[in-house]
Amino acid sequence: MMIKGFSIACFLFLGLFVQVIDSQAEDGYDLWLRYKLVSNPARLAEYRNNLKYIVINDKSPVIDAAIEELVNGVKGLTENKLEISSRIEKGGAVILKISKPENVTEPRLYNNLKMIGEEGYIISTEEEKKIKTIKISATTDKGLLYGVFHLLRILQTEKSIENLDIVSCPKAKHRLLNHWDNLDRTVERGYAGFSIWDWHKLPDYISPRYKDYARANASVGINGTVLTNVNANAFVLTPQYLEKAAALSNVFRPYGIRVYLTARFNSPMEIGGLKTADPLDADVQKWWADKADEIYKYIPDFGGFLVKANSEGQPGPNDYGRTHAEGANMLARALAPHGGVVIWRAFVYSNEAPDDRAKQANNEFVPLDGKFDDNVILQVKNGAIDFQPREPFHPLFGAVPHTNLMMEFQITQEYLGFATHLVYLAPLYKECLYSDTYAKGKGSYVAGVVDGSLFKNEHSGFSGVSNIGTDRNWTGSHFAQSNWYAFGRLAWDNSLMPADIAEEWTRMTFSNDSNVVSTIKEIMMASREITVSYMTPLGLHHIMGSNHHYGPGPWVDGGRPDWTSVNYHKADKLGIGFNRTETGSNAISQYFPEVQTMFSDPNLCPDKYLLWFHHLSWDFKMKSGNTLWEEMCFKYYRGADSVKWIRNQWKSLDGKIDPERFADVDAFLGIQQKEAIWWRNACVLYFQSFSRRSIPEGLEQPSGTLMEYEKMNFPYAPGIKPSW
Ligand code: GCV
Repeated sequence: MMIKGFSIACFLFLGLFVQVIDSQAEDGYDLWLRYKLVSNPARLAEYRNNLKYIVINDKSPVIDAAIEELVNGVKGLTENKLEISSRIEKGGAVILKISKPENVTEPRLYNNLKMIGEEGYIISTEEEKKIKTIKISATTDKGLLYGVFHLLRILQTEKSIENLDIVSCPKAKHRLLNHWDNLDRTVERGYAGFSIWDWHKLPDYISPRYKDYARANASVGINGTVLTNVNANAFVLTPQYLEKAAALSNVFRPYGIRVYLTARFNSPMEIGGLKTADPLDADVQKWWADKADEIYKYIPDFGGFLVKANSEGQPGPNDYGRTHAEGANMLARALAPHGGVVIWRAFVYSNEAPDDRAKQANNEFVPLDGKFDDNVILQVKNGAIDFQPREPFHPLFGAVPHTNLMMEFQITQEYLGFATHLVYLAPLYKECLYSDTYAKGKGSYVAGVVDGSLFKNEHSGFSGVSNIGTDRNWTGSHFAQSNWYAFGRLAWDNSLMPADIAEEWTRMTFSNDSNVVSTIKEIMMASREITVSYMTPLGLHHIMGSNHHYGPGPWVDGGRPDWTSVNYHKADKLGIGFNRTETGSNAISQYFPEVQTMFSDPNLCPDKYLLWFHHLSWDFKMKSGNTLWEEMCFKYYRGADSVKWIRNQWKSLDGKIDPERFADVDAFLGIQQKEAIWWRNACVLYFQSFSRRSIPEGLEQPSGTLMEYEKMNFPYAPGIKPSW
């Protein structure tokens, strides 16, 4: 009896110990690559049976990385230890095979291999020598790596591997993260600590994080990273820093990731000693050509330059009376012999602000359509102002058919409550991607413009402004990881549905328990709309706190009008909203006629864009029957209330999520709840000072006064642009 009692006690103690260790491990560092033992016993048995060894006859650093991932993943998920073999011996083989279409006779495989290009893969269940196997085929080692990550995703989400028949390839060529990281390790608009690039210790110290960063990116198909801020520092192009960037690129290469750098346009002056940076000057051209040669000696697969020029104080070709095309082409010609590209940002607006900022990119770039070299790509933000919680799609999409275009999404939550607000961004990305530009008639989606399929552009792609930093969980909060993940998944395949991505991520990151999955998925899918409601409902925009963009600031006024809130909401005692129709700034004319028709009549314009395009009376009758003022109040209140709902939903998962992450998320939701009420109260009180109408019956009066809200001051909010 005593022995039995003792063993039970030991067992319980051990169980407890294992649980403690387990919960300690859940600090978010492993992201969605946790590789925990499969929870469903039937699946576990199926996996154990089918995954016993790897058959491979090719060799490369990328293949080594793929094998290492597969071995570690399968070990964690099933406890099987995969052996490596050069031939099929028995059941349970996972075959990794590079096949070129020209060497294949079987028609289906031939067609699939031709279709998947250099990065795609095929995963199939096959009979080889009468033995059932799982085969990953690709035309390159990179394709195999992506295929391995897909297989691991299947296992992590506990789907069957009995009859696999998957063909996948990326729709867009360039799939990049843009880090806004400075050389002093501050991160502009970064809410996850400092930059992960420890420049000072590079190239001698290689943090293990760099490899894990590369694994995470490769797992979602990201194939490039711009290491430095678009508000650029020329110093990164000096040998001292190129050596450091080269060390990072050596870590990333086995994961199919190319390094890019931001090029400050006047680098020839700042680090080259020239008197000018005029793109038509022969010495300047030679300086950049020599610089490109030098960079490729350090980084043979260097991706190219990302450039912010003549925008927000950055130097550019306009300083010399030259166009953006002349500036971009000069850099492109320096990179062309090496196969690099210039990614030129369309986020350009005048320092003097003579016109509606929403119009300026089209004014600047439409006349230049067709004038850019083949290796130039114009990178366009999803909306024409600046990463707002909601914007209509940028009118440049569809308007420059002879120019390579790339999408720029923001993953970091500059205007979305920073990392503490739970806002799942896939619905925002998807809303933009599946907006119809009508450039070539109905069905000319933004997605087709940026994946190159609509205008058959050679270069196309996605950039995501990174939310990664030194925080242990990488992104400043557990849920912010989902935006990194979703960005990569949509950059690979923009036809994926946000709900499916949310489910996949939840299963991999938290649990396969059906209640956990459905609750988290529901929260995530509702979160963006909720945030829009308590921040900027009905098409309001750019009413955040000044400079840091933290919290509400509808009262922000003074200085450059296009940096103030009052310029964007234009509230007065008669009404509210920015008139962008014919009678206003006429930004609406930059869209194709079908889109203009949809947006120009306030009675037809979707509510979500109403005040983006129209200045309307406070008593304007909404589709719901409410007045505009009432509708606005209802949105703010419903938005703030819904955060309480999110928090309660989360609380219902207590005990089903590891305690550490459960508590972190709960605390952050507490912050979000408080700040949503702050947003609601401040905005309703502020707009009420114009509308002079009472808050609809049944809604509680805001606590605090407008003056108290206006006085709140945050000089040390994170992520501020240093030069502001
Ligand atoms: C990198 C906005 C942000 C800036 C950012 C800029 C850009 O203005 O507030 O921090 O600068 O966009 O995208 O260049």
